[in-house]
Amino acid sequence: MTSRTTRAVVAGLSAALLGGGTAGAAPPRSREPILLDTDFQLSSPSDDALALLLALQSPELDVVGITTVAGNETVARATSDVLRVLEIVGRSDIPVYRGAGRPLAHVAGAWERASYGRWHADGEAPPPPPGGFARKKAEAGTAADFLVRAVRARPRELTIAAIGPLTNLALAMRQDPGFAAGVKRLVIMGGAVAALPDGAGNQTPNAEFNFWVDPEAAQIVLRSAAAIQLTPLNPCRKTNLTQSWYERIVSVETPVTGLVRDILGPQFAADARRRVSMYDEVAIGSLIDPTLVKTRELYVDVDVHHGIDYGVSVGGDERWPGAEAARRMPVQYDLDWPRFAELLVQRLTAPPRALSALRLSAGGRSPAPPGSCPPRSRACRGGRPSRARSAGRGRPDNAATPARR
Ligand SMILES: [Ca+2]
Repeated sequence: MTSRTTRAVVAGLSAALLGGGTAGAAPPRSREPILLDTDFQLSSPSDDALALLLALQSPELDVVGITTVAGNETVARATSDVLRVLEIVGRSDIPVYRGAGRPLAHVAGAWERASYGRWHADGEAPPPPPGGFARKKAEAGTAADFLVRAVRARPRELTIAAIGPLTNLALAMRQDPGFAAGVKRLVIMGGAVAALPDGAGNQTPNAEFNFWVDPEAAQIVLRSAAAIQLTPLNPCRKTNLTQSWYERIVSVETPVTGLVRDILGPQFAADARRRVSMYDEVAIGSLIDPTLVKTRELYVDVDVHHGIDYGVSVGGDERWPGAEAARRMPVQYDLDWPRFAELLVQRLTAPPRALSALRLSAGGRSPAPPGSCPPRSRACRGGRPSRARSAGRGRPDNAATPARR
């Protein structure tokens, strides 16, 4: 595809997203348009990457925009890594907007730096993703501006899947008081609810990573008028991806399974008995098939006091003193893991949806070939990054380092 054609496709899709598309540009009604807000990274923990692939490979969902935020890594790395993944799977038509590089108020102290290794927002220029940086850059403008614009253009039509710290969402809500009510639904991977089974935290004893990184943002979002569905740590603790599930996925060769091999292969190579936990994938899975999870309606709020419970989410059947502004929402507490794993295998091994998706959205124009690589890239073989390049990078999931999502 020529750069001119690429620009035409992107322009068409952006117009469709913002409500100005021409005939044939709108996605089919049966596919739910979603925006993904993510602290993306390709090295472990890579649940954002697997969640994105699951969404892209699912006919129920239509990923119409991605916003990045600092969390697992810097926002610069989140942005460059997600752009590269989109390039590998032939979905560079999806616009990516760079978001907040730091939380609203949470400043790193000695404990944050010591427990995390370094503060998530600190960092130098991001390392090149496997195969090198994507040719396409992030769109101009901020994530919050884009979110506000997109929701105003399609009120109560867009679902947002927020799978990182909630800084971008809080900024959008501050910017536009009508933003929260304009979102069709907002699924959030975040928090841990002690009133439900498996409700311990993973950053402090009771705080989950995404909420702990930006507690003030989490409180703003949870207290908003948005129709929230919460995926806390509780159901995620039912996940248990063993090597046999992994082998089923990578037994099929596509750019998507190649990425899965790059992400999970080194972990199983290091320990064949490893059991990989999943987090952001559960939030996406619950959008694809709500019957995979059990939910319970609770009032949920987040502690923003700088004490022992900073960033802790608390859920209860009724409001309680200090949580008068809490809102009631469906909270997931259990997951049908075998059925979820089957869904994951089925979707990730399906033929990549890039071609059909682009034909639907862009009037039949030819997309960039899936798995395209920068010219003369030694790290890129056969349409996907080499295993050697990424093997051993990052920290393994479920390792001794604190869990973060
Ligand atoms: Ca995440």
